[in-house]
Amino acid sequence: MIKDVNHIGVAVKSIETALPFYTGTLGLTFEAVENVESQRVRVAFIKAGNCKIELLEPTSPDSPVAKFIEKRGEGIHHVALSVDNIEDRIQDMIEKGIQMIDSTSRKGAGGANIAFMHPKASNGVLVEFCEKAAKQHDN
Ligand code: CMX
Repeated sequence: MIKDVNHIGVAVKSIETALPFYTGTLGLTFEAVENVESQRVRVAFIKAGNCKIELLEPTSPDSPVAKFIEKRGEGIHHVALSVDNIEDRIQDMIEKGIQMIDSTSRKGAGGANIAFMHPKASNGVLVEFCEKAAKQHDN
């Protein structure tokens, strides 16, 4: 099932430069910063009610986010929707003729399973399916 908006990804040149607007000016709460090597980005999560804002800073010139900033400048990069059973959701989209960038999920920030839909299939918006990582045992 597709549930709600998990986060909105915002492409920025520098997390350090962008963060004070969100935490200082807007007064939102910074949660964590993480390197997502597979995507060649460093991400910072900011809590905004039940949703999050994910600042995405490229860590390499061949990162998809570096290409995005070069072409379009900083700005909204993707919308991530929370889903259950991500592999079923991906298959469902493929059966409906939707062009998926990922035909199986991969690991994203926080250990979540993620998959992207091509923006051409969704009105020019890069949509991410995001399935939360299974909770770790504390012991
Ligand atoms: N939102 C909307 N449109 C986008 C886009 C985005 N984020 N990124 C690229 N596009 C558009 C481009 O403007 C271009 O449109 P036109 O053909 O009309 O000019 C088209 O898509 C092709 O773009 P491109 O610059 O030639 O780039 P590629 O085709 O090489 O790659 C994409 C585009 C979406 C397939 C690639 O960026 C991708 O695979 N993205 C998914 C992975 C990703 O973005 N990872 C970073 C975030 C990771 C995370 O959140 O953890």
